[in-house]
Amino acid sequence: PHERTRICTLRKMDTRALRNPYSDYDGNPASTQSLFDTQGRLTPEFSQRLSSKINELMSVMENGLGSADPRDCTTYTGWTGIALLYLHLHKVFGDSSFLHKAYEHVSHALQSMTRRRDVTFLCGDSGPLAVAAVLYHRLQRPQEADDCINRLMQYHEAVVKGSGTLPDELLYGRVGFLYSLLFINQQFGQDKIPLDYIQQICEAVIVSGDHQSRRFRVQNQTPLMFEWYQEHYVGAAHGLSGIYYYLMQPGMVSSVEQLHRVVKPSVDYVCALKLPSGNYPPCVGDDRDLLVHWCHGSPGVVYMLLQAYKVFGGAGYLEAALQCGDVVWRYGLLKKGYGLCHGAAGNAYTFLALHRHTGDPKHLFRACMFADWCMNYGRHGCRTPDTPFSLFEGMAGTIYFLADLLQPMRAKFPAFEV
Ligand code: GSH
Repeated sequence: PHERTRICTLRKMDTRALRNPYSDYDGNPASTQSLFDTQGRLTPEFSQRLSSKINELMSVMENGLGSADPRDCTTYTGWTGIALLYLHLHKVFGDSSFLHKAYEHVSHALQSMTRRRDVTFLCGDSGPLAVAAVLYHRLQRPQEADDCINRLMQYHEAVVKGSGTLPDELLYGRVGFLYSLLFINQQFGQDKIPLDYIQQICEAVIVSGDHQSRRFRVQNQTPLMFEWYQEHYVGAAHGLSGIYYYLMQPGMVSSVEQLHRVVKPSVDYVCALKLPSGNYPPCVGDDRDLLVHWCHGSPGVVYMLLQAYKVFGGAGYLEAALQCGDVVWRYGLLKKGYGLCHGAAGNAYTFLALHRHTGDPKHLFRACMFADWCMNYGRHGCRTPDTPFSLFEGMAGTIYFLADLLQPMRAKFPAFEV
């Protein structure tokens, strides 16, 4: 009976993915020669192929954006996401026209903010403000950069104190605001936002998680628990693994003792939710092995596992992360398309993270194969996303990934990885 369930669950994931047509890395350096050298540097031929596909998709995207919602300011589906793509292209290609395009799009976003309804980088007002601050900084307009940061920091107190209704997750909650502060510090290359403001948010997240663990009477299983819309989500976007990824970043939790006493057992609780396939459920108590997305499942949980391995050590975390890679390789070419949140590009970042952590060429090879799939954009009969050109659902995200692959060791999942 156990075997039968296992087969059924594997079939479920199959319903969401197209068969992976590529042969896996065979350990033979000859099979990667046309893609990258022994140092993991892409060959001029493969780089050229990526770059010309980026150009081609950029003009499709720019055309398509003509019919995008003019009032969507968000990073997830709106204009800040497009600005972030241009900022990224500026970093990769160094062409200053990308910076001006980014500025144009974020200015547009600043005109239609959610007016404090949402506070996060991905779905709220801190995204446009943080990206605008960085662009003003790059354009050497320090006064305007500081104005944006001051406006952003007006949300800080509400995020820390929070009403009981403010969640903690990435898309709508506290760590989604936290990301904006980390983004600013990283892009400015200095602690523009002092560390204690950042730690105050982490402390508020821990207080909230401790409270919820007691409220749901799971404190014997996990010191922290988080809820979003009456569910205990597990994935990177709405769930536990996304929150713990941030709590494990250097300096976030001020005491090492607290990190070991509170965060580590909470991470271990997520590890124990692993399904027989190596994937993770969307919610605690929902064992459907169906979703292999960055937002739900192994392609998002992998970042928590790799960070846990880095911080706590323990081969178990690394093994589980490698298993995420195998799940994504097998089930990651999604019928939903080529996007970041629930598509092939977002899934491919799993391999880039594994490659960066292990140096094993197998993962870079897999990322290149997923890029090949993405370069055949639109030829697999996949679904067209609701916002076809946006950063998180659509083509902008695919372009972001292809550009990141040009410098694989520097690649980071946008609006999430730090
Ligand atoms: N609106 C999205 C698009 O057009 O790309 C599709 C919605 C979607 O895929 N949502 C993700 C999901 O996991 C979460 S962000 N949905 C549930 C499912 O696929 O069963």
